[in-house]
This record gives sequence, C-alpha cells and structure tokens, in this order.
Amino acid sequence: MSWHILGAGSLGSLWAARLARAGVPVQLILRNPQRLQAYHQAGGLTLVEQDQARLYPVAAQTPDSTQPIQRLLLTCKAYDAEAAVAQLAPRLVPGAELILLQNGLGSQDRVALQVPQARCILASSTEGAFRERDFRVVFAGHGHTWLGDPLDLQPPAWLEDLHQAGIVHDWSLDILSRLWRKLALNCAINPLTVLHDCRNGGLRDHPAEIASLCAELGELLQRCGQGEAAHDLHEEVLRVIQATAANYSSMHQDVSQGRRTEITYLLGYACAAAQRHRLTLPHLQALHERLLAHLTARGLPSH
Ligand code: NAD
Ligand code: KPL
Repeated sequence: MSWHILGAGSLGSLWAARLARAGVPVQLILRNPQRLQAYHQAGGLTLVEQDQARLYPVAAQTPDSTQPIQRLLLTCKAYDAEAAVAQLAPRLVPGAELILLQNGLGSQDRVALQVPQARCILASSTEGAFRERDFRVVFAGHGHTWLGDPLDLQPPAWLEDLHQAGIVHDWSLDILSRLWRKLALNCAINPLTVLHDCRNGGLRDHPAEIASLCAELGELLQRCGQGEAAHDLHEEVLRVIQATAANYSSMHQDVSQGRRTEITYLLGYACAAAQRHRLTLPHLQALHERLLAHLTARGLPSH
C-alpha cells in the first residue's frame, strides 16, 4: 500500500525520504508536469542530515494521475490545504486516510468537510526542516510528531511504517489539545518576534507583553474547552523562549523572506474563536491588528 505525499517542500520531503529509505512505497504528488519534469531532472529528493547529503529517487506523479489513493499525507501550508485536497478528492478510495500535518487550526476542519468519505488524522510536529533549493531539504531539528483522530481513538496499523522509518512519534488520545497548545505558544511568541524584529530570545526584553498575552490565551483555551492546554502556558512560553533564544521563529523567517504567513490559522483563528465565544481579549486583538498592518505594509497577504 503506497503512501501518497502532497507537498514536496520541507516536511513532505523529510517524510518521503525517510519512508522510502525504510522500503515503504511512496508516491510524491507534484503540482504539474513542469514540476514533475524538474523533479526527474534533479534525480529525486536530496535529504541533508548532519552535513551528509543523500539522494532518494522517490516515485512521483501529478494530481491528475488516475492511481487511487488510500493514504494521503498532506504537507502543504495550511492556506493551500483545502485546494490541494479538492483536486485529489476524486482519487480517494472509500475509507481513505488523510494525515494532515498543517500548523495551527482551521485548515483541518475545512479539509475534513470536503472529504466526508475519508478518515482525517491530525498531526502536530516539533521536527524542523528547511528547503535549501528545489527538492533539496535539510533536516535541521530532531523532534517529535503527535498524531491523533478526535473522532476515532483507535491507532492505525501503519504507525509501524513510521517506526520503521525512524519518524519519532506518538499516537495522541487528545490531538486537539496538542494543536491548541502549539497554537497558543505560536501566538504568544511568533507575532511579537515579527513586530519587534528579533530572535525568540529578544522577547526576554518584553516580559509584560508576554505575560498579558499568555493570560488572555489561557482564558481563551479555557473558554474553548481546552483547559488542559492552558495549564502552565506562561511558564512553557518562557521555557521555549529560553530554549530557542538564538532562533528566528517560523513566522519571522516567513516575513523576512517575503513569504506568506499562516496568520489566519494561528492568531487569526484565536481571535475568531474569541469572537465566537464573545470573549474580549484586548491584547490578543491589538496584536492581531498590529501584525495585519505590518504584513500589509510589506505587501504580504494578510490572510
Ligand atoms: P513548504 O512550503 O516547505 O512545503 C509545502 C509544499 O507544498 C511546497 O513545495 C508547495 O509547492 C507544495 N504545494 C502546495 N500546494 C500544492 C498543490 N496543490 N499541489 C502540489 N504541491 C503543493 O512547507 P513546510 O515548511 O514543509 O510546512 C508544511 C506545514 O508543516 C506548514 O503548516 C508548517 O507550518 C508545518 N510545519 C513545518 C515545519 C518545518 O520545519 N518546515 C515544522 C513544523 C510544522
Ligand atoms: O514553533 C515555533 C515556531 O517558530 O513556529 C516556536 C518558536 C518554537 C514557538 O512559537
């Protein structure tokens, strides 16, 4: 049974290379025939680990291939997920499984609505990878991936493939709590690093801003029925800032490289949830507005 992977970027290539080298059948789905041709010219995916580059000639196809899809790993950005799945929906067999590796919240629900015949498994990862150039990816940070399905707590048998591939993971019985917790961490850290134009460690100079955001995020989590994700949030945010002090946050990297951010699925999602619950969170709201203005001033999409 083949894994289909859509999104041959950083995380998609990292997963594809590790699965393929463990002998698991993998098919990459590339955007169009031009991308497929460029991929064949590159000879496959190159994964760089500890300064060692190795080429993996993983099989690839375009979305209009007719091969049925039983298992689809979606590794595009949150804002591309819905459209990417729409074009593949006719190829999904009954009982197909989708593994959604998008950061933040919101995109997963939109995908699930589109493919009611499929099981959607949500994932949250602390692994880090970046693209050096097309089809060449650096495994930059070892981490952990949690997978889970809020509608069906039974783990899928193919977790064994991840084990074989050395993809460090756990089946989570409360994946929504993990996704909310990560969203809250990202909301407390990433936008401020953009607005203050600093590394994560630079936020140590703004303790009051961090404290008020954490208090409001905790209130939001409680109101959304995610009390566990609110536990010790402020302490963890301070711990992450300390542990990643030398790094630029992913949102800072996106903005400084002129790339679209996933704001809608992070701070945008948090503010929309607050509004739905008629919760007034002035610091979070002001942060959202400042970030939107900042992106617009730089000609970047505000969604
Ligand atoms: P990326 O931009 O490197 O890769 C996404 C790929 O998807 C791109 O190659 C893009 O061309 C492709 N794509 C988009 N729409 C497509 C379509 N319709 N058909 C074919 N290909 C399509 O993104 P990434 O860094 O791998 O991030 C993916 C998700 O994982 C994001 O939500 C991100 O926040 C999350 N994440 C990334 C990392 C990381 O270290 N890179 C870590 C944790 C979480
Ligand atoms: O996940 C992160 C990111 O950069 O996206 C950190 C900085 C660890 C938390 O926001």
